[in-house]
Amino acid sequence: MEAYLRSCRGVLKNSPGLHVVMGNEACDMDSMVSALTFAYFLSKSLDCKKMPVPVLNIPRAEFPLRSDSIFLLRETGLSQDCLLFRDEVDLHGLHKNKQLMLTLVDHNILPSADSELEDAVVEVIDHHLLQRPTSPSCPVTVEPVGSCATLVTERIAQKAPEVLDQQVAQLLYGAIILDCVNMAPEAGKVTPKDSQYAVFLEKRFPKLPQRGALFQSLQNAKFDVSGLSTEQMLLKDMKAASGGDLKLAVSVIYMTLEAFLQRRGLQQDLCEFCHNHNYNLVVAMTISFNDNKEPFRQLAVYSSSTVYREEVLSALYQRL
Ligand SMILES: [Mn+2]
Repeated sequence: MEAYLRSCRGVLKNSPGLHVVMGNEACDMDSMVSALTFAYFLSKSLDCKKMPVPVLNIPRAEFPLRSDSIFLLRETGLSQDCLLFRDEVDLHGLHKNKQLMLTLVDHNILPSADSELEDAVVEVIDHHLLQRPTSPSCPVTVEPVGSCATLVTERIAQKAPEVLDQQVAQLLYGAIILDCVNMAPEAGKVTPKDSQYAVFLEKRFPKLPQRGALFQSLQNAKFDVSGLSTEQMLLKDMKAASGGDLKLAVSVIYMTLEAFLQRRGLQQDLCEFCHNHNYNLVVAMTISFNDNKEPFRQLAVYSSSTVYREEVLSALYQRL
């Protein structure tokens, strides 16, 4: 796997066209793992004409914020240096020259800033709500399971089980365990298919880290926000949306709402964040855990515009 990942930079330089496999713009562990493993699987297929390369959908400078993904890569023995990031590949330029093929993992519709790339999409594998129209030229696999990595595991297990080695298995296993909250039914994420493929990986790779311990260390790494600035926290797990003049950032904040609101200079930081990243509304979704390790979520809304603030609040209250 490492040799393959290392070769991708060469493909980028030397190949006239590019087949990119890319996850969503939050670039969480599921997106990273799905992109790396699905691209690797495609590269081993006999009818693979263009070598596919995984691209992580954030600038390289933001990767240090993905502490859980960094932990999993290190535990798996893969170096961050061999990863390719969004700011290292000119997708729009390639597409203008008709040199891009795009496979989407862990999302099925491109954000508006990338909507031009839509004609380049050749395949989709995802576990979110299906939002794209079907097209005969683009096979779509969308199923509401806990983790996209489950669907990638299923595809590899069915089509090319020999592609699974200890490293590939460990990446997939880590993403499934984390997204399905340690396969705990009470968290409401895990489905029978996620459990089926977690057990499949455990049986085939008895040397995988023990499930509970792996989950706890990934969760600890993900929730370790000590030392992050407010801007870094907002960027750590963020999705953007826009419509008309509205530019919205939705960020998952890994602490209690109270702790977040008590951060010194928060209002100023939020104001600067909006200004620097061109958003006019921020929704912070906090997640924390009570003594019984049950997740607890709260919402905060920030905007310097009273109109946006009130619109969002009334929309949220209508759903209560
Ligand atoms: Mn996902």
